[in-house]
Amino acid sequence: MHIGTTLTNYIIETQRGIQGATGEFTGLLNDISVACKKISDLVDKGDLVGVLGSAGSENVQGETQKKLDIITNEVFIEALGHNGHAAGLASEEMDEICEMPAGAPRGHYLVLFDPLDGSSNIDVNVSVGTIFSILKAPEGVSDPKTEDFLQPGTKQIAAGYCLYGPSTMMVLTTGKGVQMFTLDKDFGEFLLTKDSVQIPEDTEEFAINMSNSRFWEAPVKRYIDECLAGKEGARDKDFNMRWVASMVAEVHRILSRGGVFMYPMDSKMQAKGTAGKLRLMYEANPMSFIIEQAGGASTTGRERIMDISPTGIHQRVPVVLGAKNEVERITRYHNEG
Ligand code: AHM
Ligand code: MG
Repeated sequence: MHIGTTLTNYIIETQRGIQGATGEFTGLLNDISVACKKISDLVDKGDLVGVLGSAGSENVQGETQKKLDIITNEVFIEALGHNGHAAGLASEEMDEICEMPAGAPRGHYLVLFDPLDGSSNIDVNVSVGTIFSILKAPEGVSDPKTEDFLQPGTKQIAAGYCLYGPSTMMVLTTGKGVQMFTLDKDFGEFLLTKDSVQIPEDTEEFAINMSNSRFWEAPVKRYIDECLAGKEGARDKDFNMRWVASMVAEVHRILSRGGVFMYPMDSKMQAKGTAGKLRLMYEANPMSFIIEQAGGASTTGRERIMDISPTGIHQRVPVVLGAKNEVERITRYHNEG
């Protein structure tokens, strides 16, 4: 009987032959997959186990926390904090970097995560996801501080997301292309279902929250107006639009059938003193790594996201990612003013 390639086996195989590999990275990804399986189970059961609804609290970014935001954050810390694979953790749901459990062994990796992205969708039974970014702790640092996490996206060792949709899927890059694994819930393993995922350079589908259009900058308005006008305007094709309001679902659609996704800078956010809605360290960077590894591109509209030198764990950035030619066009519109 053919079982297929499990996520753990896939990682073991890709680490084989790498000089100095100790098994710590394999162990770390295994911890992440355990956390995601637990979250998948909670999301599946939903109202049956009383995890839906608001927790009545706010996170550091002033957003109302869902019960599941808090529970999934605890799941991640529990799964990653005790096994000696992570040196430090940082989460969307925590103001400061996470204090590691007292007495727990420390590894060499830093993990930044959004345990439940798109959580406004959870109560209406629409897809949500977990996003994670893995960095190396600076040489000789066993008790990392915030500044040790502030590395540009180009330093990521691996990045991934887990999508809790009709199927639960883990999508991963370790810098050698993008692989997709589907959770077989009967025997509890993620199995490799797509290797070397590639995004077509061109697309006829865009994703943006149109309700913000009056707040956009001119280059974004120009691009979207051209998409809407289609063949009757400057383009030689008509466009379709999608907006799930779950970045994980949005990126997964782009990896599966192409497209371009934007959460650009807008005047509403500028007035609040932030550069965008999405967070650089645990949303934009990991998704950019995945998108670039699949042959796509990812910019703020002005610069490559993974080149940004971060200034804070919860820093926000504008995001334009997906089909290479469309991202280049949007970036050109920004550079033209
Ligand atoms: P969250 O981390 O608080 O869930 O916010 C991030 C989400 C993304 O998944 C999604 O792309 C975006 O927010 C949707 O924003 P909006 O509700 O403004 O359309
Ligand atoms: Mg998020």
